[in-house]
Amino acid sequence: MQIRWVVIGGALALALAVPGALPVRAQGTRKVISIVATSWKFTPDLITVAKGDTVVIQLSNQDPDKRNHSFAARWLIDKPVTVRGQVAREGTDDGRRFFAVAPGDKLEFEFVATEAGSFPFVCGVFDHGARGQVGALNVVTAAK
Ligand SMILES: [Cu+2]
Repeated sequence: MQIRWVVIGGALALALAVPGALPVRAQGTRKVISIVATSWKFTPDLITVAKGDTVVIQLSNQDPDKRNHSFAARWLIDKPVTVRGQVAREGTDDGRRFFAVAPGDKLEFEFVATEAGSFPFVCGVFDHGARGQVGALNVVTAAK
């Protein structure tokens, strides 16, 4: 009996001392991705996450030319999304749901990557997309 408690105590102490020793949840991890918006690009413009991940996209407008920018995507329309921070405007335009951020501001939005695939996004402000302010979120199936 006493040995059993020592073993349990030892395992507990290990789990508390080494965060990596704690069991990892199977349904994906939380990925925080910072994207900087300038005229006219997203940095980075290619993002890769795993299916099942909770994705937090932090969009920071660091445009020295002081233009508004946004993150706009068709695939966001029906997705449950939590939005936080300095949101200049949000809504739906041209078939895309968008979150706009003013110069010097930062917003973030969170969602779960429920499907694998490549999901394009664009800056929905004026002609920014046509000027090359586009990107893609790649959701990969985790290796078994
Ligand atoms: Cu833009």
